[in-house]
Amino acid sequence: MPSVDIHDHIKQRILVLDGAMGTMIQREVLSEEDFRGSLFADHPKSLKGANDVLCLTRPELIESIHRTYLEAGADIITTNTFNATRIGLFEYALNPFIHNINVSAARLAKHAAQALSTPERPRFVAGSLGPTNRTASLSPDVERPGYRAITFDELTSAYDEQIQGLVEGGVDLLLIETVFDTLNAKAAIFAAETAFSKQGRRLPLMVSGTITDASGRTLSGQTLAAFLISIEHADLLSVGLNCALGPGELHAYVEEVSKRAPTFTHAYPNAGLPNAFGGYDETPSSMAAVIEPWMREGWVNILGGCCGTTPEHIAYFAQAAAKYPPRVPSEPPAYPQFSGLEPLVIREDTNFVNIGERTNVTGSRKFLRLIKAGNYEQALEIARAQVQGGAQMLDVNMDEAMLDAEEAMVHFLNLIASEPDIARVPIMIDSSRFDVIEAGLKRTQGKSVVNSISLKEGERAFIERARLIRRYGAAVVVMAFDEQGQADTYARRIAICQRAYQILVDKLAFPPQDIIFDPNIFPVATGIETHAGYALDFIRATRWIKENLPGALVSGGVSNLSFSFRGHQAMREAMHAAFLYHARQAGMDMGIVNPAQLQVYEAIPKDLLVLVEDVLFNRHSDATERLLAYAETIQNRHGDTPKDSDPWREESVDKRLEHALVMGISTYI
Ligand code: THG
Repeated sequence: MPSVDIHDHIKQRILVLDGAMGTMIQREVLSEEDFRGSLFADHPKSLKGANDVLCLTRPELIESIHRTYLEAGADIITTNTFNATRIGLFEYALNPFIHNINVSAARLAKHAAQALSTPERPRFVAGSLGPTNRTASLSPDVERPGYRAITFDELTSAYDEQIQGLVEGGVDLLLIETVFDTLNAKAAIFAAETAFSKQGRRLPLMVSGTITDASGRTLSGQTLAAFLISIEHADLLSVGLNCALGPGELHAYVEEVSKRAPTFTHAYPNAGLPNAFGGYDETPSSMAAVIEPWMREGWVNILGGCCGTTPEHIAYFAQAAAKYPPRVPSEPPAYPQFSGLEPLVIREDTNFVNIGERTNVTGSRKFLRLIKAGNYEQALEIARAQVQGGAQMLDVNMDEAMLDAEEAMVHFLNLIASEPDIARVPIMIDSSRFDVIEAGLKRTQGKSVVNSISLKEGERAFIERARLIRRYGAAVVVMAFDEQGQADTYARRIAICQRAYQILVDKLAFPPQDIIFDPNIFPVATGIETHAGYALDFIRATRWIKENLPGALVSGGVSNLSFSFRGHQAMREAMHAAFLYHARQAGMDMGIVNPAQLQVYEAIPKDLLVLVEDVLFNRHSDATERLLAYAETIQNRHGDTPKDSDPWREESVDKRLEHALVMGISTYI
């Protein structure tokens, strides 16, 4: 049979997905012997309940269930492989059979689908990839928040094995479903993309999230918007929701997916919430009445059922689906989006984004001391203070010769993931070592930012890294640095950024809004003549990038600017404030700063402001001397080193206690 493209059909009508496999298997009331068959008669473990194994031991039963769903009107049927990974079937000791289970599952479904396919109405097989029973971004042990029962690498290799089997068996699509932890889903996407690039052929991908509580979050704590942003790198056929809550509870979320998704969408809810007897109460007609409005409103392209649904439900859905035209996907967002547990979206009217600089062993002596001493609890408080002080993203850097940077990065990111009030912001993974960056990417469920890559080691390394970063679903900071060194003139800054942009956007189809250029903020007022133009050149380069490299963002490490005033905090703050005022006007979108210590431009004493701006704009040959002279006349009111300050610590005892309890801060009690 010639291969048919599902895109041709999904544009024309609402497609119907099948209902639950589990419910149908349950109806058969199978015994231990049924599950074992002859193949596993002597298997050392009990297999009762291992539904996936029935693909080998009761293939005729599985195929007949597929057939019933197809006869009921399903356009897409799902393989019986929800748990068919080494991880999902771990307790059954079936490792040597994982591949065969998946191949067989795909063939059974394909056989059934082909039998009912017609040229006008082909039927499709989606290979089911479940979430496994472990979470990569949560610890199962409250005593050890940094612990993980499964890692990204273990997940990708398990999914890879499953995908190989499903593809060999001939599935038409892959369905990553019941996503309760986005990091697990990102591992599945990573495995799928890696497999596709090896085979030189892509299969359409569907990703289906699961909202487990009434607050509208996934089990791993993401809001629906953050979840959608975290998987937007996957070139999806459809995104949507399935399982956990009943159809009524899903209503508003189906609408939200529809409003946000630039892809096709799907929904396949449970037949209600499980009742006291483990059954499901929604009848085919009651459930169809709840979901029909989703089709009428134009919210969905694929509709089906999850736990508790049966061929009778699907028959009702198919009848309803035939009445309505399919949804038209939303425009893809051209604006930048990042995520932690919550989204960070940058629109035209979005203010400058503050990236907290203090969780950096090279940028904070206190943070370094704590990490070196293994005092991660206190180090976390620095992260928390940054977020409370206004950081909308956190730069994390563990590059220090005395540290195992990778281990420190992994442990710290795992701990952050367990603190909802910190983990709500996206992470900027800062390292000059790509292995450390990759380790970080494997620990963040949100859409993170890699800080950084550059053309320093040539185009090959640059391209290879950019591709990988995309596969992990992150955005990237590109430093103005090439084979010749770090750009320190205006001309070199823009030439390198342009070259990097062309490679990323034209060659790799990297989304421009996921590129953040850093045209190098270097110290000024150093007394060295060649440094005098640094601030101005950065600002000019920023303006050029915003005008000439459409969609890309500009960022920089702001505190670098004032290194020559180390120990003179008031001077540094005035310089940062004046610099940011002008750089923002030139289009700078974000910056690595100490958010708790940002001064406002208008509050800079006027006499000081003139001197600072003389330095920034390189207006006089003696601008530096005059600024230094001014510095000597004023008292350093803020003390010599910046505190990793906590404004709430200034409050009354009652207020402080309340804050400490609410935020779970034990430091000062
Ligand atoms: N671009 C990009 N990433 C970066 C930088 C950049 N990451 C690191 C750095 N530069 C930005 N972060 C900081 C953090 C702290 C300071 C400067 C830049 C700083 N720290 C105090 C100092 O050195 O005087 C330390 C104070 C203390 O120990 O408490 O100034 O440019 N992409």
